[in-house]
Order: sequence, then C-alpha cells, then structure tokens
Amino acid sequence: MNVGRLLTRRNAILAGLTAAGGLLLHGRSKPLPPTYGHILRMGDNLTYAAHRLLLPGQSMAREYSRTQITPFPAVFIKDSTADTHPMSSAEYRRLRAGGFADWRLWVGGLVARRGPYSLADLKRLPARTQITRHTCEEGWSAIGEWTGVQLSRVLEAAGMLPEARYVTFHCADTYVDSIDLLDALHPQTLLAYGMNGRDLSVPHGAPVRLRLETQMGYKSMKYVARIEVKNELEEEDIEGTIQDGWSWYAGI
Ligand SMILES: Nc1nc2c(c(=O)[nH]1)N[C@H]1C(S)=C(S)[C@@H](COP(=O)(O)O)O[C@H]1N2
Ligand SMILES: [Mo]
Repeated sequence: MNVGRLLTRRNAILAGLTAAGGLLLHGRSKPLPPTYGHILRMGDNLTYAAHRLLLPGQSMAREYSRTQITPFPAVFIKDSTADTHPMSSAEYRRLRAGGFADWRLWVGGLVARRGPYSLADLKRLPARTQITRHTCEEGWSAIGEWTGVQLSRVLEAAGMLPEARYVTFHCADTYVDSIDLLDALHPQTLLAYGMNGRDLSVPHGAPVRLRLETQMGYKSMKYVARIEVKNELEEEDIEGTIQDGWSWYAGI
C-alpha cells in the first residue's frame, strides 16, 4: 500500500473516531457524517457507535473456572528475531535480568501526577484475578488466568483529569495503540503482571500487559512501557492497529 493511501485512510479513521467519540462520549449532538471518506471503514464506526449506544459500558466478559484454562499460544505478530522484538533491546534484556526491579511504567498526559510506577508500586494497589478467553483475529482463542491491577486504579492514583477521553499504550516492542475511557475504566481492564499463577513471561508481554476483555486479542497490548491519557487521538495513537489494517475498535 502506498503512503498516500495509508495517510488518507488514517485521516478517515481519525475523523470517524472524533465524530463518534464526540457524539457518544460527550453527548454533543454532532451528527455522524454518512461516511468518513472510506467506505470499507464505515463498519468500524458503526460497530463502535452501536456498542456505545446499545450495550451498557460496563457489561462483564464471561469468566471461567480454573479447570477450563487452556494452553495459551504465544503468537508473535512480529518475528522474535526482528529488531522491534523487546528481547533485541539491550535495555529490555537488562531489566529482565534484574527481575524487572528497575522497570518503570511511565504514566503521562492528562493526569495530575505524571510519573513512574515500579512493579512493586503496581502490586501494592489492590489486585484482581480473572479467568477469561482471549480471541485472536487470526482464528485461535485460549482461556487464561490473569492477575493484575485494574487500569482504573492506576488512573485514579495518577489523578486523571476530567478532559480525559482516551488512553494510549506505548510498548517496548514499539507497538502503539489506544482505547477509549469506557474500556479503560471497565472493571476487567487490567494491567496484568501475572498469568496462570506465575509472573507474566516474556512471550506473553513481561513484565506488564494490558488485558482488555471487551475487545479482540490484538488490543491487549504486551510489554507496556508508557501510558498517556489523552483528550483526542492522533495518528501515532492508532499506529498498532492501522499498520496491520485492523479496526481500532474491535469489540466482542
Ligand atoms: N506489544 C504488543 N502487544 C501485542 C501484540 C504485539 O505484537 N505487540 N500482539 C497482539 C496480538 S495480535 C495477540 S493475539 C496477543 C497475543 O498474546 P500472547 O502472545 O500472550 O498469546 O497479543 C497482542 N498484543
Ligand atoms: Mo492476535
């Protein structure tokens, strides 16, 4: 795909997101345009609009019992020898060698208290464990047990400001993607540091990954290094989904 078309498509999606977000999250009576300039992407905006209008924002994803836990494939979208893989970074290897004691999650953007959180800081906040099904767009699904802190608790601790509407995740493998505030504050949305009773492993996103049970698996970002609370999305905030041609909103 040439760069011109890619940029046009990005702009179309951003226009759609801004319109849908403005209408649905802020209650402004801004009419949705009939198309956002790209007919193939209209469905994304309609799904988003329908979910946000028809479903209660906090409806819970199904949780399973321990006996239903299945082998969880670790599927690297990026080749593990690629230079974007976290293990190709000397800094990531150093942090891992030290048991991630020196690792920090940076929380920035629209919060009163911007700053770093250590793994110990996150573990000091109340923990939640949930057994849920991960559904990958490539056709597999698996049930796993996740332990972590609710993202809402971290946003609360950081003093999220009233203008906040989106949260962007920057990952150690250079992946970047974003979610809206309804999903960010969902009770099952976790910054997970444990999986199936053990520390989260490198293939599954160590030391901390997002668990977003309301959307398809590709929105559960691994190797989270920085989160930014935002009022509007820009191109860089949807990079992860756009570069692979996936929907920014992939509600299930
Ligand atoms: N940072 C980052 N997060 C990511 C991905 C990735 O390539 N990089 N792949 C996504 C996809 S497509 C899926 S299906 C899951 C896979 O999780 P697993 O490797 O723990 O099975 O991670 C998601 N999160
Ligand atoms: Mo996936």
